[in-house]
Amino acid sequence: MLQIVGDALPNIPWEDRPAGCAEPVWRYSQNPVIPRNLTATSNSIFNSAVVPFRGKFAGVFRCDDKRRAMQIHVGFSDDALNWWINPERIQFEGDPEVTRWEYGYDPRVVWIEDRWWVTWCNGAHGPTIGVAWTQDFATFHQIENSYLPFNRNGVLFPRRLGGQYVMLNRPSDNGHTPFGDIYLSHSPDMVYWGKHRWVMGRAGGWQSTKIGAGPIPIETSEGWLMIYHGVLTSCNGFVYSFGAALLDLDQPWRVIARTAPYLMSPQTLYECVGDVPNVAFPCAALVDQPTGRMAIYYGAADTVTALCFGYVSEIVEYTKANSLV
Ligand code: BMA
Repeated sequence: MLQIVGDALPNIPWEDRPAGCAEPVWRYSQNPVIPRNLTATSNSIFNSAVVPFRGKFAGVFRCDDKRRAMQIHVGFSDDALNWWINPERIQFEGDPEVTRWEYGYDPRVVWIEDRWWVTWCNGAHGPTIGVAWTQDFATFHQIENSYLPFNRNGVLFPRRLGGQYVMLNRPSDNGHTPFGDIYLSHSPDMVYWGKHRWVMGRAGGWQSTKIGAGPIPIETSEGWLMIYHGVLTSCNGFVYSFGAALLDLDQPWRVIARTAPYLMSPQTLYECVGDVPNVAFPCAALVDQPTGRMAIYYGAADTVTALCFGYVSEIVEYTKANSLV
């Protein structure tokens, strides 16, 4: 039987698979879970990260404001469905040369050892990966950007491997990058990053233009389960779907399996219509270890935040049974 590493989360948001649904993941019936105008300042709230926090939930949210500036905000929830999001963006503590704010988007959050780490796409003469830590979701300490521009989709593993922090990332360009493979990098201290490894590249169909890691990888006895987005270029522009891959536990740049079909593609009205149509962009997943239930948070149409559900074991089986490699 599949073993999952993680904690019990009995209060995970959840709905059972609807009758007649044979898909590996299914949408929350009350989507979108976070509307675009939850705060007075927001134009849109999407591509966001949520984690269990002190028996309840906290998160870091991408809120594009009404100037259409890209900002990240902290938020809290009792049930991971109904959120309060601070109307003001996070003000990071740290070296003013690093905290000088241009823009930030697509945050991820992970607990490693003794603190929460936040990574996001940080404007610093071009997009790169910003890094900060917090222990209370009140004060956020920003440290050095991990790479030179241009880079996006920085996603940390939830523990050190061989004594090193490991971050998935996606070298990019300064625009709406028309290419992109997933790499990973190592660091002894979260500041200096090296030992870069190519993980995987584009493939056909829904993942033919570029790919990027999504939620924090989930450790299982079959490998790290990595949910990732993939982009297809249609006559009408980019289409963002997501799939899954299994990465070797000790050498996670080695790909064991990855889905040829997507797990989910933009098909509902809130995924197909919005500021950027046809986007389903996952940035976080909650897992209840004893039951293997998983709740994936994804941005829909760059406008709202949506939720879908699945079982880790079924997604692992689906990934192996429908693999490209
Ligand atoms: C990517 C990022 C995402 C966004 C997507 C679709 O480059 O900017 O935040 O969801 O494009 O616009």
